Amino acid sequence: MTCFTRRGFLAASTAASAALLLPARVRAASDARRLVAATRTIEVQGRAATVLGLMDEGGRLGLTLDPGERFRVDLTNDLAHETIIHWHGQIPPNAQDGVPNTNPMLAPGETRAYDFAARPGTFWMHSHIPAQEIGLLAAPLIVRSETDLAEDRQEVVLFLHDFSFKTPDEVLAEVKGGHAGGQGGGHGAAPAMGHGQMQGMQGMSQGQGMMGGMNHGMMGNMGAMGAMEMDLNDFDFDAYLANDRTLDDPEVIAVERAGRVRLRAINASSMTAYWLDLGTVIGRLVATDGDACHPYAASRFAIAPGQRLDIEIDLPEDGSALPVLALREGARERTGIILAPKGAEIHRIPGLSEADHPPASMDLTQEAALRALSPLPERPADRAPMVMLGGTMSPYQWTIDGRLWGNHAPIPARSGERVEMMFHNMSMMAHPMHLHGHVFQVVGLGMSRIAGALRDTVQVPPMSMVTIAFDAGEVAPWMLHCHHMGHLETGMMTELAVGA
Ligand SMILES: [Cu+2]
Repeated sequence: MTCFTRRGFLAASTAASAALLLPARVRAASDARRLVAATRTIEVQGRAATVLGLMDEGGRLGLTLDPGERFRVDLTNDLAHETIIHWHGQIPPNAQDGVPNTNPMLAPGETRAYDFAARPGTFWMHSHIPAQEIGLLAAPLIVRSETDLAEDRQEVVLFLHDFSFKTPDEVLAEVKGGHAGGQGGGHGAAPAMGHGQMQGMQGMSQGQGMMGGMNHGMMGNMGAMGAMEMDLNDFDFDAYLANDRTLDDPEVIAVERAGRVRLRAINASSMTAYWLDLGTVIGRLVATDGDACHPYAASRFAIAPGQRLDIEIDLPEDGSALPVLALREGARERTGIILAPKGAEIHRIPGLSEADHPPASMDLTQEAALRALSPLPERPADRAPMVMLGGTMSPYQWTIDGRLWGNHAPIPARSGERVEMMFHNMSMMAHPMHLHGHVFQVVGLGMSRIAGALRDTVQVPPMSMVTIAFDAGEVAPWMLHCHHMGHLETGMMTELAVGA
């Protein structure tokens, strides 16, 4: 801090010398935020459930940093087992990325200090061990900007997670066993299927009707979907949580009548993609994975596991309550919160939609419409790896370039190089692909070139191609993986090996 007066200087230096006298442990505690990985109890559908969580010093789930504040956090593991927490979308030094390949695990009782420049925007943090993430060891990480403070709008966080009363290990065992029973789940190795077989498989047939303006020709890669069926939702969870609650007892958030809200939606679900649904209200998507995009107006927005969407909403002039729902893709389950001005009537919304048509499966329509506000500077690619995404439901195994984690071949790049990486999904499931330590731009969908959104996680639908561009960062192995926890658990991970 710069001090302009002698009096200020004296005050500051006195404080500094006082601090020097304190033992190191106490000084660190007073400077840094505290974050604790611990168990907690939530109530789901009237039943108590013990889940994991990441709490701040006030016992609240998650962290909110002030404008300009560094990510300076002392993380304590209060669990009975090891953990490692990843700061999803932030770009810390690799040694602080919170990943099991290069960072030591946190032992029970251990506290570790983290300190790096925080990127402003909507982020989250979670255990990088799939079973722990399924068990809700995840929380919002909001880094506010000066603009956020100056704007006349209320910020609302919507944190989505899928939930099972079974233990995470049981969930994974069922998913891997291939008889988990979800829509499209457990029907073999995803052979090509005729239209006749699509009946009863929720999602695609009705979904195409709902997509309205979708132009299959433009997408280039979606044509094949007419003749095949994708695998959706390979596990049926017991509940879908919005801020830890379900629609039978949703969070009701007090808002200003006809005011403006910035919704910070985070899909922390282990295996579930959603459509955010504003009913008849048109919202404006203004940021993807923490980075600004040109406003994209719609009443429904697709959000895959790991992704975040910031949506500006002008609340109804008539002062009525606005439910913000998250519809499970290709299914009838839904969750959500209610934005309610004072005096608004609040109607009960069933957790199962009565609509005849479940919402479509997520495709590339929305991605094709998004444009980054500050795109990457144009430059030719120094290298353009093709990354093949593969796998089958039975055996339940998911691969990158035909290999499982542990037997993977790292994808090489040199620091500073422009890399254009094409994900080519040869499987019948969608894969939300997440690259650590980098922000990338979506620059290609099928064979079409776009100046798309900035992201850290991109959904790659079945049998499609998505190309991302980024400048390779710190010299280190950076994890590159699918954010579907069942896929990650069974091997769908590799490394971007950035060399000097
Ligand atoms: Cu996947």
